[in-house]
Amino acid sequence: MRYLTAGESHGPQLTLIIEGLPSRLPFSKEKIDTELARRQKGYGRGRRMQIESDQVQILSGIRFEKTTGAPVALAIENKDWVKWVEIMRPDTDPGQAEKRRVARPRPGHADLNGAIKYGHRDMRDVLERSSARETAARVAAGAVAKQVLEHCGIRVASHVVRIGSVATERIDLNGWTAETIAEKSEASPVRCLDPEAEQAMIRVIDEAKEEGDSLGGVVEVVVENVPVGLGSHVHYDRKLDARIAQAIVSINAFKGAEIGIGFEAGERKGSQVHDEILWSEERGFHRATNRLGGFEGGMTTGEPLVVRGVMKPIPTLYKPLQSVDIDTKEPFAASIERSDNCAVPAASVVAENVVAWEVAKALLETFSSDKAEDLLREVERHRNEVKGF
Ligand code: EPS
Repeated sequence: MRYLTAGESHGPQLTLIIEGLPSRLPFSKEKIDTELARRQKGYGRGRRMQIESDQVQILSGIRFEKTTGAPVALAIENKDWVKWVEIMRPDTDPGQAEKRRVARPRPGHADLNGAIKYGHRDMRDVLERSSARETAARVAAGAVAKQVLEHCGIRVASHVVRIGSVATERIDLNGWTAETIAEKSEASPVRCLDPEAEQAMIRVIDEAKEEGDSLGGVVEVVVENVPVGLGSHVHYDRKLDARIAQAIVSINAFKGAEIGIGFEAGERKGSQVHDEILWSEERGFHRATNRLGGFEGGMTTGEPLVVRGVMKPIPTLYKPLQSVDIDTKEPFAASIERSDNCAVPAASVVAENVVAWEVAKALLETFSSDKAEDLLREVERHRNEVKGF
């Protein structure tokens, strides 16, 4: 299974093509729209989100609310486009485009590197595509992947564990399920499970906003009921934990990923890191703890997957940083017109969906099936086999 996205932040739409879905998979447009709406929420987002109300348009690959097995093409309209037609249309008048030409690269963005690499004197040709607007298409891809996972009883949830200086304690997954994490985080404006930390997060977002500054944070994704043995130990690009890390770090503004206790493993002794193996009639093989976040040797262990990602503060600041104009080579300190000042809660929904994509892709590699019924039958056969191992 693979996908491609196309589209600019202020162009007419985002376009997504997904290939490799099994046929006859129940397919819900509402579920995709729900994910898109979740991505748009969250305390700290800017005015652009009041303009957009993302909904997906299905263009191919679906009939009778099921996949046909053909490529699925989806589109998400940019409502802001109407204000940008003259600037962004393919046959725009150079005089018009000049009005919104970007010659001042913003520190922390793709502007300058992209302009040098692609030879653009108008950095709009870089920033339009590097914008996190594209994550709407990635969430739509994840929302389709979630329908593959759901078909096989696999659930995904996410929550925010840090915003700026405010962090929550690591949760003990014995007390939580993907369902309760989803429910509780959904009810919080910062997608935080701890009400005290939630209030403190809101306070630091407000403080940063007042100072014209932005805040990053850390999000956690949990995937439950994953079959044993997705991914592989045999080659670098088949290790599922590595592919998930790549997917996480590819989200705009993400700078790192952790699996399980992650970087903390470097501080602990081996006996405090590795998860002891147990066996019972009822559960078959399982682990006493889940510090390794559901992975050993690049393969799933059957324990919940626990993945964290760190997002840097959004680099578009009301409080300007110094940069240099590419025409005049003069330094400047420009302020901006509009920005999110914290997008960590929205990014947690993005992280959830990019992880869902990687898990669904790995599932379809292990249980390659033309039809959704075959996929489920194979997954169930495998689960029974694992129990009797
Ligand atoms: C973004 C800048 C802002 C965000 C945008 C991502 O857009 P604008 O420049 O139009 O104000 O609102 O995010 C989205 C549009 C979205 O759907 O998430 C950026 O520079 O990355």
